[in-house]
Amino acid sequence: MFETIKQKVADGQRITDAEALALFESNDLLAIGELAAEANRLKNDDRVFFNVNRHINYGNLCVNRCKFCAFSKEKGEPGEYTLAMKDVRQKAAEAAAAGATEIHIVGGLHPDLPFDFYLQMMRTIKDVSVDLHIKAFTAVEIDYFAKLAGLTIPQVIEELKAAGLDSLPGGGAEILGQKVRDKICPEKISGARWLEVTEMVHNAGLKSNATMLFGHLEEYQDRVEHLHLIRELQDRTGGFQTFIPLAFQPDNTRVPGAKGVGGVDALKTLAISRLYLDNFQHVKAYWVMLGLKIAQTSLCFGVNDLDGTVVEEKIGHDAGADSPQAMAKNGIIELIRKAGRTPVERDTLYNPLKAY
Ligand code: V47
Ligand code: SF4
Repeated sequence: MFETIKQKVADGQRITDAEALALFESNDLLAIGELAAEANRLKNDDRVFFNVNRHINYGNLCVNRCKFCAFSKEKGEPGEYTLAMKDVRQKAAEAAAAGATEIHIVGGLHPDLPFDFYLQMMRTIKDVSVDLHIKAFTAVEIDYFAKLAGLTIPQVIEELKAAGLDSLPGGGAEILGQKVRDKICPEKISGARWLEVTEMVHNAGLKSNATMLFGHLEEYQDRVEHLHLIRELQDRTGGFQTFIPLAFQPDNTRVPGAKGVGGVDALKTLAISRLYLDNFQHVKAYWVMLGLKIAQTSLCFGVNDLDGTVVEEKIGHDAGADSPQAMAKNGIIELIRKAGRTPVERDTLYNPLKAY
């Protein structure tokens, strides 16, 4: 099998679902990693991207109660909060002053805020600096806003774009197969709807990312199906920028029996994502969920992107992530250099800004 896949990588041919499954079932981590590293080298050479960004978690109230989520709260529950617009403004101003090029907005499906709040949040950030790229909302929120405001999906996207939205992060995909979704996030939009809304986002000219939440109760077959659906949509739209396998953090969650992700599974999953998704330029190791050491090691397993400085993170840390809350730019550069790669600061759309 490894010889066939090696030849496919060299010839720029696709691996099949059966081959991806066989790779997941293999224990030869180094052989998988070597193939993925070669596939990545052909695409990205030794460059590893990162960006200077800041997350703004505008609120944690959510009408969904995904079982894997330790971030969301119900009204009146201790720890629930919603930021005032002045707080959003201040965080954006701090980010701009620190040299950030991106604001990544994270929040739940708030029970009462009107659609106008989200438009106002876009305008507030652009008012601080038009140069801050706003990466915000997922297909899940876009679908929610459409219902909230009585608009179509294209109308919601156009209004958000006009207010300042520049691209979408990759969340909400989880595992797209419905059988797993019914167990881990029964209230969330279906996998089919996530794909449908994402396609409309791409057709409206916005780029987005794709994630896969792994290491809870899904099987390898579910991961392969997920990758299949993502690759298929990318063939149609070309609108995905990067693929981000998110390692599940189990603390304070309600997934029965889930234990979290070991280093071998994390590296294997990142490597197989690189090999299977031949139509993705970038595979990101989100260090918040992986930890810095596995994120750095993954640079030898097909990964070419380490996300950013982040500054303020809640989804992973509420669920027990033991990574730092933030990384200094120099810290990221150091991680990449010590892996023998060339650090390249990028903007959200992967335009290189500076090589170090
Ligand atoms: O969709 C929730 C995940 C996602 C947990 O696009 C959890 O650049 C692990 O999508 N353990 C949101 N993961 C975060 C996200 C993201 C993060 C960084 C960069 C980008 C990007 C996107 O967080 C959710 C869900 O899959 N999540 N709970 C948990 N306990
Ligand atoms: Fe809400 Fe998102 Fe958490 Fe699900 S993952 S409960 S949609 S905040």
